[in-house]
Amino acid sequence: MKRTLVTSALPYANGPVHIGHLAGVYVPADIYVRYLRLKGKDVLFVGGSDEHGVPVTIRARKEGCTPQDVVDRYHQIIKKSFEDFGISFDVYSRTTSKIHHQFASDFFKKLYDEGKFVAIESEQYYDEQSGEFLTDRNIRGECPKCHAPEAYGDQCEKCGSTLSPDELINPYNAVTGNPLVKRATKHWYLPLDQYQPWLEKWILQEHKEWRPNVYGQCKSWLDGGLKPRAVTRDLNWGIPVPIDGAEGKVLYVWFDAPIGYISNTKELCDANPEKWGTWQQWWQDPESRLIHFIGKDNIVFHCIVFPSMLKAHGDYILPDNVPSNEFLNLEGNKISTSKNYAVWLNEYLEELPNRQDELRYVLTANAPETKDNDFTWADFQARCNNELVAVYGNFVNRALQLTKKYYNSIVPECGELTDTDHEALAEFAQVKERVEALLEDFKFRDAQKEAMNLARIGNKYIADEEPWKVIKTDPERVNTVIYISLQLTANLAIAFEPFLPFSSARLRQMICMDTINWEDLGKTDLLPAGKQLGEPSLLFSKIEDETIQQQMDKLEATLKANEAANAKAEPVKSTIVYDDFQKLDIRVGTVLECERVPKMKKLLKFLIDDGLEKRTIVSGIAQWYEPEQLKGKQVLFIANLAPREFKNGLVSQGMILSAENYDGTISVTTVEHEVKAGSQVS
Ligand code: B3M
Ligand code: ZN
Repeated sequence: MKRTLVTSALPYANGPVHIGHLAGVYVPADIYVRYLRLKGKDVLFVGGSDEHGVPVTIRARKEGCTPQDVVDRYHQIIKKSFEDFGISFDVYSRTTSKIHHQFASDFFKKLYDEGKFVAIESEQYYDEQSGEFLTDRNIRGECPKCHAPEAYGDQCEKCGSTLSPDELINPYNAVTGNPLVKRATKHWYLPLDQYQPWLEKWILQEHKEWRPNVYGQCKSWLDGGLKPRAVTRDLNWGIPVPIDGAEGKVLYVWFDAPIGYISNTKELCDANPEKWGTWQQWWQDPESRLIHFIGKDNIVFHCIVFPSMLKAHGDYILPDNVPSNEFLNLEGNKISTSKNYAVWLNEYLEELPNRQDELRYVLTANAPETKDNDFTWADFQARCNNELVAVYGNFVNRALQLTKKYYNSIVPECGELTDTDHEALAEFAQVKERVEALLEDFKFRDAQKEAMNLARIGNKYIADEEPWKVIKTDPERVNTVIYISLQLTANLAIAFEPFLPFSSARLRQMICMDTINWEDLGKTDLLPAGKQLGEPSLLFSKIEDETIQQQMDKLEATLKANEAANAKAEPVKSTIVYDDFQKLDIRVGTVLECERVPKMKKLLKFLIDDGLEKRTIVSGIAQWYEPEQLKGKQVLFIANLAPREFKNGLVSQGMILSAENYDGTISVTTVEHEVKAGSQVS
């Protein structure tokens, strides 16, 4: 094959990107591409934002702005996050670009003209008041299975059932709340059933090497029997359907988005044909290999729908492999954009500046390649401190600091090799082949482990040889130990480049290694004797407990806030008669003084003017108020509650009333306008 075209799923521009995106799609794609580039291969890495579709319109309505505003904002944020994390796209464009609209429109038109679609009229839900047809996600109603009141037209989040809008009881418009009626509408469908025999042969027989999760999902779709899929929608955001009689209709987002891979390639090639050649070379020449990196919810679109579109068109190559990952969870919970439960890449970099490689490392070490996996901050800290700092960073630092100390940072001559030298060299000679085989097989986790193994070999070697001791007895020997350690260091800079590009670049600068090349991996003369090296500095620094605690607290706070947002009011207590209520003497008191109680963290001590005299009331609300905030306030209190004594002898004469919010926070009840102290509440 002459060239490799690598795509990574186009994220919806309806929110920032989080660690799940990075782990599932972008880091593995970037590792692969960097590796191919290091090998000197012809490779093009395409990305971009997916800017159409219902999620964007939902966000716009929520924020009270236009869909264009939403995508303009998030496209920039997402693009910047990818740049910040070193995701090395050759092109990162957007599906609202002119080139893309034209390209996708032409693609549809060709298939339409050639009769590749079937037109079907069906009854769809329509909101007569807002005058619009609704997509599944915008319809809500009672779940037919568990009777949750707010299930979506495609799924009930309560019981997890997959639904169709027709199954919902009393469906309504999720945004306006209006009831819905059925109305006839015409759409164009790609008859996937006609492609079934071809897909079965192409995937099930000819691509048995695909990852089991990908192959398995395809098989189950195929076993279930494919049905025609609508490629148009009634929506006012997207690419207009380019035929007469289709006013108010746009291309389905999953029809136009994958075409974005092609139009983005075209944008790049048209802008610089000398460097990139033509887009047709990448997409239509059988000498090109196409690889799609995606998450598991995108498998059917990339393995079944998009290939059928390409096949229907006729001029295109098909994907060679679709390495899809499973999902990454966060501290045991599902990552959720709508619930704001995630580690957002832009926030991560603000809170842990310059620690891109640390996150890349941990996400790859824990990549959800074969099953869903969990990201925890404790594991993040442990891997950073015990592996990056203690193994890789430590070895490199020892090698470079000793070179500086003994040789003024000039590479020493290598003397005669001992058995232990041979052993270490033999072990590391195999690393290249191993990493390479794993990368070619899209096993990024294991590949990174092998690279780290190289650092382990180095770390063990230098610890066993103890050059800082031997220097006193046999300085000649130290020449050799340092020489070998430096060669290992140079090898690490190469081996880690695809995985940890930032630290690899820093390391290369320290050892004055201007160019790197994958084929050099395994060589023992990368830094020749006599070469002057640069100034060493630490590659990685420890992650402190405090940093980790802050991140965990932040997630905990989000969970609590979500819980509060979803909480329902407590059921009403059993009925009482008016006389029961009359027994309570609730009054307004003016807070004369308020102070904390020594050694009792939760308590505030009040001196209250109750209209007759001054009384002391103790209340467990110190967590929520500074004493000064309450001084002078008028509060409600129960005046005839039997006095209560606290452990330290303090006696409370009554009880101040306050409301407990769903999230457990406390708000003291006050009166709406000032009244005389002692006024009774009834
Ligand atoms: N935007 C879905 C997603 O972000 C979709 C991918 C498009 S790839 C052509 O999961
Ligand atoms: Zn349900």
